[in-house]
Amino acid sequence: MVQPLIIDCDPGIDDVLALILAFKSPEVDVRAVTLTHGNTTLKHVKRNAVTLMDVMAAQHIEDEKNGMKSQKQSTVLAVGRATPLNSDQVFATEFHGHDGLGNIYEQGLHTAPTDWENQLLHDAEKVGEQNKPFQSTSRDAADEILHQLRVADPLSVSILAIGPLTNLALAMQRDVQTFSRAKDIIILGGSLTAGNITPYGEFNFVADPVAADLVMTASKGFVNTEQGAKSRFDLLSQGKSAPMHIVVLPIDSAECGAIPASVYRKQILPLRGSAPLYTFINSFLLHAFKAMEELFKFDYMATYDAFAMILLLDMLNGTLEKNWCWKWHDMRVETAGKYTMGMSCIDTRDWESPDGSWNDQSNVVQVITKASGDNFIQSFMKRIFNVDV
Ligand SMILES: [Ca+2]
Repeated sequence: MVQPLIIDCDPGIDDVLALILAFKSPEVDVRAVTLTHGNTTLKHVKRNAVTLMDVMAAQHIEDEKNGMKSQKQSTVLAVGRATPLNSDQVFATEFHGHDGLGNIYEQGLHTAPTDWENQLLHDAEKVGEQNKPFQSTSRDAADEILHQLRVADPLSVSILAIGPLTNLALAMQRDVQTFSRAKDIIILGGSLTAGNITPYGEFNFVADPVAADLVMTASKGFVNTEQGAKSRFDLLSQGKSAPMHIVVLPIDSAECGAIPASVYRKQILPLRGSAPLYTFINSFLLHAFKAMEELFKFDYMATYDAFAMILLLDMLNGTLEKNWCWKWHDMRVETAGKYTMGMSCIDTRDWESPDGSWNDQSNVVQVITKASGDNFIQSFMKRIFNVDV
């Protein structure tokens, strides 16, 4: 079965790589991409998303011309909220550039479709709906998430959340029962040790701590057994909300999901340089390697969001135990700390009773504690570039 998927994101360099990975993976059907503020402003995020869909469409035409198997995307692009629920706005433009992709547009490295803003409008007459590389909608991101969950079978749609969790929290606030129809939510966020934007805070959680803390509570009462799954179906069929399966990939566990600059330059740069997707990836990835070198003296780039997509693929392909370690934790997110705003707080005391049940006030979150860097780079290079490393 092909897994229906919603990707909530703030593209962003590694978001774009995660999206490409998803579009190139036959295991998933990306039904909707929902956009949030985050790495940069919502306006830039929107431009990057439309540009990516345009590139994917151009690549599809090129692949068909060359007789290659290629899937045309019919993904919905929905625009979310421009600000966090109740906290100061932060961006990550120091690394991602003002435009979210290393300032590729102003440097003339890539161009966005001239009518990109109109393409997002839901008005077939004006913008030629038939020819667009994606479907637009009048629903905002939170309503689109709820719509996708409502029209699909219960517990059939996965959500990959790789930006601040504003849209997910809004969907949960608007209709918690429909929100809980998601099969699972895979979140890139938090950290087990140090943060990356503050001493304790990881970017996605700091960018909307109130939303992140709320979403974690959707896991209350989750039991990872067949009986637990049956009870979720029963609750949903009675019109009640069900405990949700939430998986969190913290950044320190994801740090090994990195692209070495040397591997990219040696094995990828010489390939098919003029194909639309390669040209696009080169335009921002070469900037990213340079930024990593200048900012941190690193000769690699960690691509957390893309690694979260690999995690989802391993969950689907039965290779989770082979490539990942995890622990179930009561995870919460600090919403009021003077020094710790956005910190992911884990209760390391053992609240699990001998029969495996939890205190009914605990969040029950599957937290990834260890991952395989080899698995990342091999899957990433093979799926996107068809290259073995
Ligand atoms: Ca992101």
